[in-house]
Amino acid sequence: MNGGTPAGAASLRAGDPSGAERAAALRRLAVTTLDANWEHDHTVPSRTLYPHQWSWDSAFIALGLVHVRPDRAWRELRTLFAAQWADGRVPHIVFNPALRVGSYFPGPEFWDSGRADGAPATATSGIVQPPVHAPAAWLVHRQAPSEASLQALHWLYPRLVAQQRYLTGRRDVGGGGLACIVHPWESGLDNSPAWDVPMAAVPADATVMRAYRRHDIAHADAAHRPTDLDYARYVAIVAAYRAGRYRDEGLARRHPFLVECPLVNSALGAAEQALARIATVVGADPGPHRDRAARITEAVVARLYDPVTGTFHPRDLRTDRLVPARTVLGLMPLVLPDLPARQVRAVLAEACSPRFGLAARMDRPLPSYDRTAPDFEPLRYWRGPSWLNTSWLLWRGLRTHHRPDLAAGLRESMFALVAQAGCHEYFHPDTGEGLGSPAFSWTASLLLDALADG
Ligand code: 2M8
Repeated sequence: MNGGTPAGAASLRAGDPSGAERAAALRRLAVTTLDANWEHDHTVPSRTLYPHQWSWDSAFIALGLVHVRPDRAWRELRTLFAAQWADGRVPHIVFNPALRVGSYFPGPEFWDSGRADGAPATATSGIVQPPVHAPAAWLVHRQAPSEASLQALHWLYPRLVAQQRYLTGRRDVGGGGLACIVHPWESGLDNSPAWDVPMAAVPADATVMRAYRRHDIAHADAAHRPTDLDYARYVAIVAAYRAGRYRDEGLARRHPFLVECPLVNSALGAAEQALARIATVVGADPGPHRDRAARITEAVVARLYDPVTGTFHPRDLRTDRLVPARTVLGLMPLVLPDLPARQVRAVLAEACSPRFGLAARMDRPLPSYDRTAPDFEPLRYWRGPSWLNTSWLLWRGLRTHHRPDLAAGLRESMFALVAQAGCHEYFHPDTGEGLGSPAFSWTASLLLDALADG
């Protein structure tokens, strides 16, 4: 079924229900959406656009499932980590073998993970996504502690540690203590303007896409998705990594896309903070995790903060320069609890500027890109539209840094979006119109989490 235009949202538009009624309707919609997207041992982000399991989606999904079905929250994380590679990487897609060839592009035959050393028996992609899983596991446990949650944490802890080791070890291509991404898909913000400069250096020709069938534009408006030229480059970068069987040795010499992303590295630091907490529960030493969190935070500031713009930017390792675009990625270091006061002030100023419009009473939702930029595109995926996951991360960061006023404004704007449009994948940043998949799992799950914090 399609949970996109729910009775709850329709009745919300028609009348002016009380806060409690609205919350109940939103909750019903979110639960219906998550139930419809549950697939035997994991949740699909969307039945149509993304019919397999995605890595960071599963972490966000667990954060919502815990409020209604804690057993499924743990199942979600266990299924994902069962597909972890021997080197510790957690693949960004775990393919469902029951689906027909062509259900998603690029599918398992394109990734060909079976030929890589240390890949699991299940077919997966060969790249990663932001490591938001340790904080998710910690919050899931804290929300519903039980014997089962303790067992799950014992099982997950060494796997989460291996994930961190992979990212801070093999992926420290720049040598500065941060993880580098080898594909824009690893950031989760696929076609963000943040990648325009490094992507322009990747040789590609849009006509190569004639050899493939894009699955996404059969289910979503092509004008709301990345372009064929973007896809030609996505495919070329995967092909380069796949040719080396997804090995990381020598990437600096041979790989066409190498970038340090503020979101990935803020998640990396926050993960060490969460692992310190998990360590105390599973009987491990939290000290090394705290030390690593401090080092990562320092490196994020030293390598990704620009004192001139007053925000964080990705660092392109091929030129060793920060990319100029001001995107929502620049606000993400607020999830780091030890971010120095100077950077906290700067990020808050950036978030509250007309570029992003954060306020205690927001008139429009948080965009994914600087609204004042000439190439701001309100309909195209990560180049302007508003997304619940980046809003939720900023919301957590605002609470961590003691700004309940701004956190409340952002939370309310998330509720307003879903109340008006349903559990869409993303939203028009001016009108709130729903875009992309109409029944999207992390919109539902993060909404549930924000609702629970009443
Ligand atoms: C989008 O990315 C996939 C590729 O991984 C795609 O466009 O096909 C992104 O929004 C990403 O952040 C998300 O995890 C994925 C599934 O929801 O979709």
